[in-house]
Amino acid sequence: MASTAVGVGLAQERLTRGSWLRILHGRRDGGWGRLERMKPRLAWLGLAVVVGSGCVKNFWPGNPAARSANDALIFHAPFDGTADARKAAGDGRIHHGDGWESPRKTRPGLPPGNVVRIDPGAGVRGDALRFDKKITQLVGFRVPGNFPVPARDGQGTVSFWLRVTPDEDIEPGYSDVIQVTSKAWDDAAFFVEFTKDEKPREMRLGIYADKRVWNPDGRDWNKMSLAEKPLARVERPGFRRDKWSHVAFTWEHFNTGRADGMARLYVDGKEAGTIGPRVQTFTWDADNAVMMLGLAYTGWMDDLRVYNRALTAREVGALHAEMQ
Ligand SMILES: [Ca+2]
Repeated sequence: MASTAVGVGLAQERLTRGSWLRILHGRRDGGWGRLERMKPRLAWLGLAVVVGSGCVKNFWPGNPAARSANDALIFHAPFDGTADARKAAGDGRIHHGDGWESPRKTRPGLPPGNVVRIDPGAGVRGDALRFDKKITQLVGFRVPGNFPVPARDGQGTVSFWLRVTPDEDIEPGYSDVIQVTSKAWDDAAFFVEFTKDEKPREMRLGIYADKRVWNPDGRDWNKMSLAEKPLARVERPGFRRDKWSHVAFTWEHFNTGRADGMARLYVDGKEAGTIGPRVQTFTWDADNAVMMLGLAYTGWMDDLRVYNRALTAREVGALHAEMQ
């Protein structure tokens, strides 16, 4: 039995090798004519392999959460080779301006001086955006088309990665890694900040509705209790400059006129805090709104993404996992 099996195996091998030899060296088996006739079939085979591999990559059933999130992606700046966005429905160019306050006049490009720059190979993938030191200039992207302007029952998601040891790298004072508004930090604004007084510094998500809505009596913010403020706190974020940390926040049911607006903060794919339910009425002049980055920040940022709906906890988890 064994010798028969070996014999059959050898015959199969000869047949296989012979077939390939005939394909590779068509001249031996009747000239180039046969090979020439096979070219269209080989071309179709090659095309099928290329298309097929793309399909497997895009439609691999193992990660449906990441796939469904991608359908909602409207803005993506991977900071690879350029600070400009790779995907943007609006102006994808990075902009800079003289200051963070309204009105926000900006010009395309990073600020002069090379203190905010692309750091080759430093990213969670590829390159990263590096803030060498605290600056007071504005760096960011114009909002129209790139960020879901809060509309009736509005929602959305922002995701990015940070590499920083906040207590050592960031100068004293508040530092907003991101702040998105057309008005001011406490008037229809989204932000993620590191605090100035706590040790270790806390990371907070702040989502402030129109000031007349969340603070109709004009009370002194400094005299309010923390519980009254629209903040989600992470008391010990544990961020370090030698590892990348993922931050994402979602919001939904904004501009309903009801106290049902919810926001969620995620760190490394896990929910870390919530804001709400509250009345989240946002009124923006979108043309004056900017997605500002690295306000008084020193450290790295990578892979900034914006989605036009609130991703689920599972989708945020997948987003974190796929970049690890
Ligand atoms: Ca990158």
